[in-house]
Amino acid sequence: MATTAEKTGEGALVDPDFRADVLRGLAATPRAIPARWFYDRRGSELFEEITDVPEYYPTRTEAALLDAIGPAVARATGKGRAVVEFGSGSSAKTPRLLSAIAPAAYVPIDISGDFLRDSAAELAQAFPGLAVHPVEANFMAPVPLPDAVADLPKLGFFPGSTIGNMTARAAVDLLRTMRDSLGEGAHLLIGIDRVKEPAVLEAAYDDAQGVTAAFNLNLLTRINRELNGDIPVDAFRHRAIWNADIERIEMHLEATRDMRFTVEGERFSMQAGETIHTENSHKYTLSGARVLLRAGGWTVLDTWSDADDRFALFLAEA
Ligand code: AVI
Repeated sequence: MATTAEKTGEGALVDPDFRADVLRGLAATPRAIPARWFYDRRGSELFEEITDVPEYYPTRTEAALLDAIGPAVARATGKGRAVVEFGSGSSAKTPRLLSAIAPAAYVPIDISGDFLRDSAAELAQAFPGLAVHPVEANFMAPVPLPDAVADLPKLGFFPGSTIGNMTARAAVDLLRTMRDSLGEGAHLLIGIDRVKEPAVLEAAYDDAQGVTAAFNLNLLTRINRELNGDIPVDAFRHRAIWNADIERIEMHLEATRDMRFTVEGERFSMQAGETIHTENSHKYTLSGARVLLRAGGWTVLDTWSDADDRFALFLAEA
């Protein structure tokens, strides 16, 4: 019997964690649902589309930086290492790093086995001679690495400013966990989005084509489909707000009229203007990022940023 999912009458799978987070989050004050639930199949496709919209600068800025700094990372971390990527997903940025530093092994870690196997197979084909050891795991907890890389020096890779989707406290815990997973003497290459003018940030999270809006609203569609809900999706609008005090972009879903709906048989009501908080994307100054890394047990060896001071990559040592 499956322990992480229950069968519903229609044979669809209900993830009990999703159910619990949504029911708790809709009843809470203020209402909030964790951002991890954005990523069903459609949500993952929409996120890929976001990375291509003109206003969303992080992906292309980081990619260009990676191309530029690859040789410096190779020099700093030495030969014969194993690159360990946390939350590899579709591994879009990995080929850039692998070409630059030619590691002995690559260990992608991801919670989604399907994604992981597909992208691992693609990379193994693109880099003949590279030993690829995929690990299906939640990297928020310590991950035992495959025996095959036990004796190799490790370079952790955590691109995309995913760390920004956590509170600073959770980010510190994760950095410590990564240090435990990688072991003594490891290096970490991490991408972190920088604090900048609010207009640039708000446009990046509310693009003119409405792709980010569709990504946010898809959460409601997912709830309706997977949790037997009747939320009037059309009566919500996407909001992206810069919270200057906490230095983060907040995404919300705002009710445009008073409404009632049910999810999993539970009744909810919202008034016009009320929101469901769906994501935080924390931004860091260079010094703030160094403090964060230090608190997580990492010493920064090198920092690189683009000419417009938008995005930074940090190479740190355990
Ligand atoms: C995955 N994560 C780093 C993205 C971000 O920028 O916080 C998620 C995202 N949300 C809206 N646009 C992109």
